[in-house]
Amino acid sequence: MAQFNYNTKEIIAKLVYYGPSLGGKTTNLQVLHKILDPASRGNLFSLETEADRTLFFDLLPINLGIRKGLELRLKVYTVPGQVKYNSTRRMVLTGADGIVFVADSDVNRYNDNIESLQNLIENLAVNSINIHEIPLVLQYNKRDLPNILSVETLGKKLNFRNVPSFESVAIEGKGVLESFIGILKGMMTHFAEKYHLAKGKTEISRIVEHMEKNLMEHVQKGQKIQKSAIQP
Ligand SMILES: Nc1nc2c(ncn2[C@@H]2O[C@H](COP(=O)(O)OP(=O)(O)OP(=O)(O)O)[C@@H](O)[C@H]2O)c(=O)[nH]1
Ligand SMILES: [Mg+2]
Repeated sequence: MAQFNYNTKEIIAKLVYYGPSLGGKTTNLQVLHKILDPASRGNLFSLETEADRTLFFDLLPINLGIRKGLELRLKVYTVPGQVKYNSTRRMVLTGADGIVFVADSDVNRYNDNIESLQNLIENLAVNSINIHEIPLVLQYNKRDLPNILSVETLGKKLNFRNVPSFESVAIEGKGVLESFIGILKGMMTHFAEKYHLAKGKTEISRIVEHMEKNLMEHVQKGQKIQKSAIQP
């Protein structure tokens, strides 16, 4: 569960990327790490098998100014998608404040997506987190593959809460930032209500807009740094 430090005006929160193995969760964190200005994020910690599959989890710390005197310190995790690592997935979900469910659009992964969502629901319940309440977005990844499930089919099976959903090609960096902004909006709205950071819906929207603006500034700074690094 998120903590709000009233003295330092910091919200400390946890976001988890969940989904079937090889769906693209680690790739999402790699992209975020790459595009964000180093001042807004820490190092990406990953523990992988020899075949580059997550063995334990990945962790990327991201700090975002929300408005003057209010910071969000986010720890972004991925779970290992392989079925055999369920106890690790449960552990990573402890205290989660938001979920990005990364589905694999490949037609052959239809059942794996459904099983992974069932598994998420069970593991949240074990952690006393209500799947109907936690901020959640869906990401339909690997839209570049030749044989993919339609967004409608994926939505019908996976989007039982009618939450925001995003198409992505994470290896090309497409849709990654959009999904991240989507879950941040959901989480910040939740925190603003929970910690009484704003009066009414209009002020909450203003906080969320401000946060998005700050994030985009970090992305632009990250681009400038990358450009200057590749120039001779
Ligand atoms: N074609 C395609 N491949 C992708 C895409 N996103 C990720 N991949 C590839 O899919 C493979 C698995 O990606 P990962 O990010 O490691 O998947 P994961 O969900 O972290 O997998 P686990 O750690 O086993 O749970 C890698 O070879 C990626 O390069 C995509 O959008 N399209
Ligand atoms: Mg992984």
